[in-house]
Amino acid sequence: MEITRRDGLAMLAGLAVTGCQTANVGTATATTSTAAAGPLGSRSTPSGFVSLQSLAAAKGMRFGSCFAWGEPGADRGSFANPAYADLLRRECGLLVGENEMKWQSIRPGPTSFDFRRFDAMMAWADANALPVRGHNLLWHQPKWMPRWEEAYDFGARPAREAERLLVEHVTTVCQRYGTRIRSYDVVNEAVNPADGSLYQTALSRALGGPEPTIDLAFRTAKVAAPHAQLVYNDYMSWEPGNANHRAGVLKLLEGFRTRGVPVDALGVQSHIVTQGVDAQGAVRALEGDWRRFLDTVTAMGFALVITELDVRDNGLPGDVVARDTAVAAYTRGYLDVMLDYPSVRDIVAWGMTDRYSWIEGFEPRADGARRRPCPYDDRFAAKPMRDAIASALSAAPARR
Ligand code: 9MR
Repeated sequence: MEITRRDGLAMLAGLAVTGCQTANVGTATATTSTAAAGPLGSRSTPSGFVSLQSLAAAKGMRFGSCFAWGEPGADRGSFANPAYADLLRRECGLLVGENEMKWQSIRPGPTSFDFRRFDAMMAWADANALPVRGHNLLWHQPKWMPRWEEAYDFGARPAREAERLLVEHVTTVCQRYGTRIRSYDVVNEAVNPADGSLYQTALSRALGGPEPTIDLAFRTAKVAAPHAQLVYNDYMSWEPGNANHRAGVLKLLEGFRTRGVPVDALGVQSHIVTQGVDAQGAVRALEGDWRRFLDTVTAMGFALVITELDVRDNGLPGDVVARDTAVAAYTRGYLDVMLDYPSVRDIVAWGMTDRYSWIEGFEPRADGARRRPCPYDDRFAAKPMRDAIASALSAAPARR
């Protein structure tokens, strides 16, 4: 992987330790990090600070995060929030729109597109020389498609109309962003984790089934964005209870190869879940089956992308230090396994700070304590998880 000028400068800046200031951003033990106490929105970083992106770039990888739309002044994980924007610029070399490329965001109706939010995010990313991954061109579940799509009248020739709609959607998005987007989650979460079957949507029913629909999304993306890495993205993970999900994903991937569908990589979302305080024990217990899964995927010629890393702190005490320590150890164990696969070049966190993480709303802790799923806490101070990512990157073999 090419190390960009931006990475090179960041690395030099990171390595130029002047010794007059303690590097506390990115140091887990810091209680008063500059990120927390400093002027939010400032671009300054303490000397000695080496960003996650710089550590990744040194190994031929990239580190990044999702970011979101937000009105100026809104307290969100947005580029318009100076504190969050500062964190993205400081740590990341890759961004992903959390929601703003989804059909629900850009397709208010069957004949209209609304790119205002995503365009603004792209403009900010461009202005900061930050590449963006596309997420996603088709979230293949009825509950994540726009309401109008599930109620749509596909007319007398439903297959033809469904095809037209999907091709128009994928082509319009890909052509709009051209070579500015070089990796797409073309299809997201098509596999039902309960039994490994493929979901149906109104679109796929009209088009003749989930496989032809998913295949068409990839084939269209290949034509509309021939330069881009095309990814199937899903949340099958290594924790217990994921066997059917993994089997369903393998079946889908095998089908891609049999049918000659242009899919380059599996997006391993990596919404991982701690299994109690003994992280090393959990890693030992989970690693074997997980490696068998990854080995099967990579043997079929798919690359791997870590697309949505965060940690659900389950089975852990409320105590923040104990929890953060266990989350960090689990993250490190997981990343060590993942980074052992040379095709993993991109690691994307699903948010940089606990403050804006989706997990709090999705599954709050039973004890009422706030979730701590991200590398920085809700006051923008680095957590042990941030150091775990840094040390995993430092220990990873360099990519060629
Ligand atoms: O984090 C996202 C949250 O803000 C949205 O409400 C939700 C529905 O659009 O999607 C979340 O992101 C999901 C991602 O798009 C796909 N993988 C699972 C993520 C977490 O639910």
